[in-house]
Amino acid sequence: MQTGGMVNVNMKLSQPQQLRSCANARLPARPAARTAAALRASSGNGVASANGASANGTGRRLVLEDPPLVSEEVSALMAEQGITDLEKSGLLYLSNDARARALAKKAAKPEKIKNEKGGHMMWSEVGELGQMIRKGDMSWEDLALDDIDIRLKWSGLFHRRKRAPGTFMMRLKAPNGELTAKQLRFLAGCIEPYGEKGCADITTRANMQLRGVTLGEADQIMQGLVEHGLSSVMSGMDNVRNMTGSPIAGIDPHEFLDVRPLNYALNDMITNFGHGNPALTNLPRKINIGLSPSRDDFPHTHINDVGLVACKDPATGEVGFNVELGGYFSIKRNATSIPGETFLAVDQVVPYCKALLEVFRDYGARIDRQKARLMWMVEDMGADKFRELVGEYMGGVTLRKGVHLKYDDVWARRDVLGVHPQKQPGFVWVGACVPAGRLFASDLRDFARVCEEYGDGTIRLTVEQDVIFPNVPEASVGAMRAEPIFQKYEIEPGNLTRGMVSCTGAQFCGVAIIETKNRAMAIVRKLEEQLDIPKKVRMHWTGCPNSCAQAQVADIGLMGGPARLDGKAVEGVRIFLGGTIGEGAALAAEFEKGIPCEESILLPMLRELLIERYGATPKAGVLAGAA
Ligand code: SRM
Ligand code: SF4
Repeated sequence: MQTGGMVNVNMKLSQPQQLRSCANARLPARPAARTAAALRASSGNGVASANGASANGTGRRLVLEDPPLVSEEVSALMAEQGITDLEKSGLLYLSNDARARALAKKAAKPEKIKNEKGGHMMWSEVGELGQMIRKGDMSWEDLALDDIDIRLKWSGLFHRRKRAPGTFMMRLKAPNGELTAKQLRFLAGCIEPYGEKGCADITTRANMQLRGVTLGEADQIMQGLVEHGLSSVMSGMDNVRNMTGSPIAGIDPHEFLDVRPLNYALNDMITNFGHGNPALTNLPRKINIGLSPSRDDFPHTHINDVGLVACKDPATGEVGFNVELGGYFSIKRNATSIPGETFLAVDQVVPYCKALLEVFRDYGARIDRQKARLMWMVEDMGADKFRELVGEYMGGVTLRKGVHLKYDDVWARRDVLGVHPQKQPGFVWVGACVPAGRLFASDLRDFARVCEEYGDGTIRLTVEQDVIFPNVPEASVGAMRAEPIFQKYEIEPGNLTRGMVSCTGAQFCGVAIIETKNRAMAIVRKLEEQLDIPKKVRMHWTGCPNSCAQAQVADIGLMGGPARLDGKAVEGVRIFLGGTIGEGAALAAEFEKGIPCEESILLPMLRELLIERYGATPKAGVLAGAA
């Protein structure tokens, strides 16, 4: 039975050959599954795809491979659970083994939610919802709970139910953290109408998140994103996160290669050119991929599920990538990556990552979500078997074993803030510090103007939540430094400010244990007022053990946790010390826990740590013991 060129797989599961004809299908437009009230209101409304083919940036789309035929076992499990529409469920592209695990009684709750209706369904529904809300036919409160709080994350829309009900954080995809002036102005225009509620955050994956977004406009913003060569699809839940690389890619005198083309190609493959890729959107869990093109390891490959580390094969001189696998943080486990025992030629990177994601999709755990990150699978299977399996998924490629590197010198990770010569003679990059990554519309516009006036009309975001202006002629640096925006976002900030990173925290994040960004800025300012700090100290503030601000990679990491003061429960932190980054990176170890955030307690403690371990000295006129 064909509907609008699509196969309706309802009740047709015993005829698996029918499924084949979905192979290259666009997802069909279908009515949203919402509350009864919303369904009544929706009658007569067409579905507008937010990222529709009619008006998007490139118009390019992937041709998807055939989904596997449904096995008898899966067919029976689906029937048992009343799942009749394979395309609507998230099961379509999974292997039968993965389908069976997702359908198992003990499967994790998010698997059940995806089985019932995959997050990919929201890619088109968000357009319909926007139209209905604009017409006054429904409100966000009419949406089914799983749609608004879970499935909309497949469109990059994170409902802030606890902190700002009815508004969303919209997480973009900015491969390699690169944005153009035109994109910055578009983003400024997106958040401006939301007044004080509208801001943008640079994330720890060198990405941008918009705040204040409502469902009445989300589809139009998504459409605009695609028209501007950006997107928000597949940025949350069980999808690949923003592709990270190097903020100085293409201009760095010390890089092995420019990873930007690879990061763009990977993002296009993963997200189907920003339109959404149904074949890679039901992974067992999130997955982070980072490409490091120099010995600095700017994207922290050791804490990415997949780290591709550029190097020269000592035997042949060929530049390629050693693969590292399994790094991740979570409430239960913090793991640094293990050698993937694989070396990739540059042209193998995209096919390798595609195959790896398919292997993860088909073999990853779907029962215990705490064991669903890539590391568990690689550990179970072993790196050699994993390499062979990914090679099979690549169409029978025998992948080379990783190369063993031994550098004679020690390479310290460079600080990219300040003014630095590029590999292009006569040009510099200028790095400016954005404390805690928080920006407003006027800042985005200032960045747009400044990068056009002095640079090449682009900026780069860093995983430290800062901003780089590439390709500035040396002769323009003086005038650029005098721009007022650099009083707010300093080019030569203090040694604590320049190393400060902060997650979202309790202002917007529903799982936060503590407020982070404002507290981090206030405490760092006071510490810099009180102390001379002779070198950069990286202090990361993260609001809970999910560790989005990567507390364990910091010199001093602060993680929200329980504490008591005068017998009462108060906001507190665990303190981690001694994380190192770059070559041979190691995670910080826990030093203290249960420390109240109360400034009279935390501030002196941090001051002592800076004095004892980082050579800080009290400033003239500040009493040694002053709080
Ligand atoms: Fe994260 C969940 C924010 C990077 C580990 N993270 C969340 C949520 C979505 C929770 C929620 O629903 O509110 C946070 C949204 C808050 C908000 O309103 O902004 C959130 N994570 C962030 C960001 C924005 C922190 C920041 O201020 O920069 C980062 C967005 C990156 C991006 O552009 O995609 C962010 N999160 C990270 C990182 C760092 C990284 O990727 O290098 C980690 C640790 C590394 C890792 O994932 O292995 C991280 N976030 C988590 C986890 C724990 C994952 C796990 O396996 O258990 C969660 C919870 C979850 O996924 O269930 C989480
Ligand atoms: Fe929210 Fe915790 Fe992540 Fe901070 S670390 S953004 S509080 S989930």
